[in-house]
Amino acid sequence: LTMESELRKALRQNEFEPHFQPIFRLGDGQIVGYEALIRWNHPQRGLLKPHDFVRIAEDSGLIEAIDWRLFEMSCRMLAQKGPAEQFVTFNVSALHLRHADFDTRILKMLERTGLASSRLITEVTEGALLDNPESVRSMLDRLRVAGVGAALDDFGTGYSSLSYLHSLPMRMLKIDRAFVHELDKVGSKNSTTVVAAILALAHALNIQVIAEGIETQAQFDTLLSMGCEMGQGYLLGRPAPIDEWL
Ligand code: G
Ligand code: G
Ligand code: MN
Ligand code: NA
Repeated sequence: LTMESELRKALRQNEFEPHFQPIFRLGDGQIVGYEALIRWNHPQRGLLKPHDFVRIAEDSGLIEAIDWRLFEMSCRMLAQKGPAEQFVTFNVSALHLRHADFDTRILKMLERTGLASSRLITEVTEGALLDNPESVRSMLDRLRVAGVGAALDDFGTGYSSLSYLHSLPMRMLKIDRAFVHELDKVGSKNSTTVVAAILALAHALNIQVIAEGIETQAQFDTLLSMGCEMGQGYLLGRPAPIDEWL
């Protein structure tokens, strides 16, 4: 079987599932939400990560169907099991944002799955926004009006972030794990300064901040003392099936 026909078969046989990585409020250690990350339960090769198949799924055009399946499963799972105050995020690529009906499709999905719109956050990267900033901005704005939030993912790794952050309807911003990783290194003064600047900017714009890739207690303590409100990472919880958390 070619990888492409394997992917088609996997879609038919429901072999994709979201793993949930918990997002914590740093102040009190409560789980406030989850990032849904795709996994492929391959019948022979076991659990596969995006790295193993997303590229081929993109090249074959199957990624959109796979993603929509994953989005819907994630929303349904949280609606059925999660406490009402917890949210779910998923990664939305440039491909999705090119469709003018992306927002209406999301809202229909929320209706089908019974998840309140306020409990969904789309994660978009700076790169995906560059494609067509005006149409993406108005799409995210329509979603915002309907209650769906957006988070700017991998923040700090892209380029023109500062110039348009204020014009985008972001509820959250995710500090890329590269910055978090530097925080407890010797001579980390510069990365501490960068993180402090990101926090100040986000808070001035009324945007909440999630730190990604927290792996050590020292990183956690530094972020908490700097006023970062949320975080995720291997120190706190790895991506796992929802049953692990709910
Ligand atoms: O655990 P991790 O290996 O899950 O994810 C690696 C990369 O794959 C991340 O950059 C993430 O954004 C991407 N990714 C995770 N889940 C999905 C998904 O459902 N769809 C797409 N297109 N990419 C995803
Ligand atoms: O691109 P995005 O930020 O969506 O990707 C999330 C990726 O980060 C996933 O592959 C997830 O498994 C991974 N991840 C989550 N927590 C940690 C962590 O503490 N350290 C590292 N190195 N990766 C992490
Ligand atoms: Mn992400
Ligand atoms: Na990220």
